Amino acid sequence: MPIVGDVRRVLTDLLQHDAKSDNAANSTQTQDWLQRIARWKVDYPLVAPTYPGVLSPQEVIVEIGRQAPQACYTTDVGQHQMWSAQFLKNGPRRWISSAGLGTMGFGMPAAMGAKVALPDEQVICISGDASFQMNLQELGTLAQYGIEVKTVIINNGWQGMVRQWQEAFYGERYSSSNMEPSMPDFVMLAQAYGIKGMLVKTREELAGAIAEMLAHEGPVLMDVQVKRDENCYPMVVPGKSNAQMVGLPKLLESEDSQALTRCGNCGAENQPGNKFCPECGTKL
Ligand SMILES: Cc1ncc(C[n+]2csc(CCOP(=O)(O)OP(=O)(O)O)c2C)c(N)n1
Ligand SMILES: [Mg+2]
Repeated sequence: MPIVGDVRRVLTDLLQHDAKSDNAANSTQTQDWLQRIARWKVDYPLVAPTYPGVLSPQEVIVEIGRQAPQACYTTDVGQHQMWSAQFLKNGPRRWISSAGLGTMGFGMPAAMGAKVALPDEQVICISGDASFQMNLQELGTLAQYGIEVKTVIINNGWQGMVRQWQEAFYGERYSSSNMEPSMPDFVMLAQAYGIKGMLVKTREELAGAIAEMLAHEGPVLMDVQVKRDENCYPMVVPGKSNAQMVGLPKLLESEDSQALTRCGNCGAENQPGNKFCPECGTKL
């Protein structure tokens, strides 16, 4: 049943209605769900991988988040966006991303707006080497108005999200996703606009460079070169539902894994507790 109306009024009315009804959310009703989430966090901990001789994208994001936990973050679109969502722990109202709308080029202009609105706070844009190039002319706006946005390019030399799909679902036939042959020198690009540019390639220089970037009075563009072929999980296979995401370690031997059931209609695997099959919608 559609509800058409001003979202603010509709949601307020819904909440008031919910508070009066027997189904009103209460701690006993959410207890099971919260416990389940807590267990998932134990079963599938987020760990930033490290590799010899090369930075992982995840460890770069972890280090930025460690040094600037209160910052307001924006992102562009792709793997760096998902890793930022996973590894930054920066709290509510500090996260601006186009999310599933997937707007490459969104990150730096969004950061500019955030910085103008929050002039006393640190604003950091985490971007990708391809996304950044969609709106790089905005460096001119940063320079012209002296807007102190810090932009970090997680530079894997690919449209990483596209490369991952071409690897996984198109038999490694890479098409138009390799950015390396035409990669600009981002430091020189920043300098061309009169902005501080920085290049980071090693673990040894990472923490110091981030501290220098955060301390700099003025906009900074930092190019961090990372492992080229890191994949980002979980991911949803084309045509499948979110409940069938891949890339998580196998469910541990637990009540959950033993209780996996198959949908009588389409045969899809289902988690215990599902009321409807995520694949075909059949009531279970
Ligand atoms: C304007 C626009 N064009 C195309 C896409 C499709 N798309 C999603 S992610 C991506 C690649 C992003 O590459 P990069 O910014 O380097 O991020 P990475 O995945 O490497 O972290 C593309 C082309 C999009 N989301 N937005
Ligand atoms: Mg990239």
